[in-house]
Amino acid sequence: MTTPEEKFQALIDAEEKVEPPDWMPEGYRKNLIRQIAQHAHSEIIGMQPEGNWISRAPTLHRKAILMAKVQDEAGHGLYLYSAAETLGVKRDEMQELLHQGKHKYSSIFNYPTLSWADMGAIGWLVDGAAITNQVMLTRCSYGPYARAMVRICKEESFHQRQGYEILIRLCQGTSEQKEMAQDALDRWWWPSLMMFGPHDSESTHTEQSMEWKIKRVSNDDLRQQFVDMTVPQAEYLGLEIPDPELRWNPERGHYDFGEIDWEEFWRVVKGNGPMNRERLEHKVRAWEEGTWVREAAAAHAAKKAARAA
Ligand code: BYC
Repeated sequence: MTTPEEKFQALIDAEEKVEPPDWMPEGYRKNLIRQIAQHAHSEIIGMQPEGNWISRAPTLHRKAILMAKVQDEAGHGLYLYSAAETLGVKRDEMQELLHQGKHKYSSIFNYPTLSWADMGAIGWLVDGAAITNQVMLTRCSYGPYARAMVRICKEESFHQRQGYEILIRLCQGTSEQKEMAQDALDRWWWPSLMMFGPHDSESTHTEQSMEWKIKRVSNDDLRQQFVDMTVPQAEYLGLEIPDPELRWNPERGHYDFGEIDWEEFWRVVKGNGPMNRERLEHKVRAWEEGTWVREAAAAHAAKKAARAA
């Protein structure tokens, strides 16, 4: 006699997608809500560091591109909140938990954007790290999350290219511009590596998430993929990665690299990074100021329903 859990695992092992009406273990549902909500919050909070530079973009052309990118991030947040809602959680509940500091979002967005070169570094490194992680999520066992990721990945690869192109232009410019690019790489390199989460040996969720095929590749393996992909790109720019231990290892066929400052990682994750407070305050303010929009939309929907009845 097979249990519902065994049947579920067999479905996963057969590479079938889990869809909202299907039976699923409570742990699977909770783990997905946790990850998808965290992902959605990251997209929305992630609008702030770049939004900060829209009014200061160096040209109208750059401004139009940056605005489009930031709007894309809002769109990603919306697809992801919708995907999470199919698991029975309400969007308002997720907002509430984020505002109370009970839901996480990616550590990377708690660092400040100090120069225009940071727009290049975010596109190149942050979107680059996000794509590395998200390509595997297009094969996630939960259908609505996997499908949302397909479109998100297409848009993220445009984001990555636009960031890299900003840095190419800066690196081919004056010595001050090249220094700005190097300074941005110095500040964003290590936080980008932290995006992949703790070492596999320290990761709470990886083992179970991989068994359920929510994740397909572990944190450390994805981080290695990202380093291997990014080092030649830095070389092409003529920039130096701020890691004295970085070197090609011909035996492994990968780059070796130094240890992340895990104390810094956990400090930021626990809410004490350079910009945590400001990011959350801004988010709560935007939510409060947008109350009238939600009320107007609800009133419109209620009127329409009353007229149809
Ligand atoms: N930051 O067991 P682990 C974007 C937490 S935005 C904060 O390995 P898991 C963009 C983790 O939640 C897209 N917390 O977790 C937007 C867990 O704590 P809880 C960003 C982190 O889930 C604007 C604990 O540490 N991408 O692209 O197996 C502009 C133990 O970790 C972090 C995503 O959100 C972190 N970096 O693996 C530009 C991807 N790392 O929840 C770009 C979706 C770990 O038990 N998320 N923690 O309290 C994932 O793929 C996975 O959740 C992770 C972590 C790989 C991040």
